[in-house]
Amino acid sequence: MQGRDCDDSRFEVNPNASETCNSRDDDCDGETDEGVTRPFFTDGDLDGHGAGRPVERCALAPGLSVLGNDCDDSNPAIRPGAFICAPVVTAADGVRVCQADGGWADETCLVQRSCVPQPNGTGVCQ
Ligand SMILES: [Ca+2]
Ligand SMILES: [Ca+2]
Ligand SMILES: [Ca+2]
Repeated sequence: MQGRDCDDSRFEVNPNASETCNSRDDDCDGETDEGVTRPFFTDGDLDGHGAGRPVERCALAPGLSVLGNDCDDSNPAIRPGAFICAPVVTAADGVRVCQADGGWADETCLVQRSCVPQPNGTGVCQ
């Protein structure tokens, strides 16, 4: 039968140890790294903004972000503050602006300006 010490080969692993972020069960409670990870978001296009459901990791790493607000995680040019041309919603040309919360907001170019799609997928009012 296994004793209370779940890993007798490691001095630092025992029921009185505190859990540290190392992919091991330091305190022998059957759970690995519980309480010491943080949620991060997958950043597929590496623009510093992630998307989707958070994943639990020990630390920030390439391909992860603390922000979960990328409106399009497949295009690094599209992130909060960027906008794309959108179907006309009023008399002026419509644009769709990526918001700080990762959602889109419908706005318009100023009167007499048109939204011109750019090669990187964003739009410019001119
Ligand atoms: Ca651990
Ligand atoms: Ca991204
Ligand atoms: Ca993006």
